[in-house]
Amino acid sequence: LPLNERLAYYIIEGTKEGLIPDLELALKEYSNPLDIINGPLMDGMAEVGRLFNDNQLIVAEVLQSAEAMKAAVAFLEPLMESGSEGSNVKGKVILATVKGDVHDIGKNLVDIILSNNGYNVVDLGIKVTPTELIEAIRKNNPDIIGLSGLLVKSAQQMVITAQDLKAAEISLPILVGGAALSRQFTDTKISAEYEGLVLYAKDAMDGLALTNRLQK
Ligand code: B1M
Repeated sequence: LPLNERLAYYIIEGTKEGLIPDLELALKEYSNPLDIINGPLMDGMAEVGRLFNDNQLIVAEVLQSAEAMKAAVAFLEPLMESGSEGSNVKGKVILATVKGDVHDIGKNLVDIILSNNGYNVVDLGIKVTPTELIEAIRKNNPDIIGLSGLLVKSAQQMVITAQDLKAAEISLPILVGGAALSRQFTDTKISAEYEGLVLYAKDAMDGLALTNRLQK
């Protein structure tokens, strides 16, 4: 198989055997490690999603795929370019996958990209309830709140989270992302329940661009 297809294959098969040597090869072809993630590795993940949807994969197999993806990201992370702004901290972002949702690969990617570009990121992890989020905001005093969620019910959970933040008199900008969300849902459903800005990011790089714009 050509290199790109092999890289996607590791994710689809959920195997790490041969993954690192092939990532090393890929680093010679791609100028930026992030392009390897956004390209062949994400292609593999999209195929995993499709196969899972068609009942051709079970959860245990998807978990193996997630492990392979995490191993690839962990290998590439130290090689990613950090922002040109040097070591000045540009702002603090609190990150969480919303209540009821365990998907964290996208969130972790956002963490890596923001951290590598001068942001201080406080990652609260997965299944974060609005109460836990509000407590952490009070404790950490961030500039921006980042919420991730991949399930359809997580999009609804973001609406609830926005309502709870508003009730707690928090109006910091919120950045939202994840497969089940859209810009339209963000603008019509989440924003409507919140005092502050709510911005939809289609991927982690978009998340960085929006965060940079907010912190200007
Ligand atoms: Co799950 N899962 N899963 N799963 N899983 C999906 C999301 C699903 C679409 C698969 C499918 O059916 N086709 C489906 C959701 C259906 C729905 O609600 N419409 C689904 C399901 C049903 C489930 C379970 C319910 C399965 C079950 O138990 N029967 C269960 C849910 C458990 C729970 O959350 N309570 C479940 C479990 C799992 C695993 C644990 C096995 C594993 C997750 C492991 C982990 O994350 N640690 C898993 C996986 C791997 C997936 C798929 C295959 C891949 C997700 C992924 O990691 N993608 C997924 C199908 C798919 O998306 N194709 C699927 C790679 C990642 C980099 O992309 O997270 O989208 P993503 O992040 C992107 C953007 O969305 C964006 O940036 C990233 C790219 O740069 N982004 C942000 C994300 N968050 C952001 C935040 C930002 C900015 C951008 O700012 C704050």
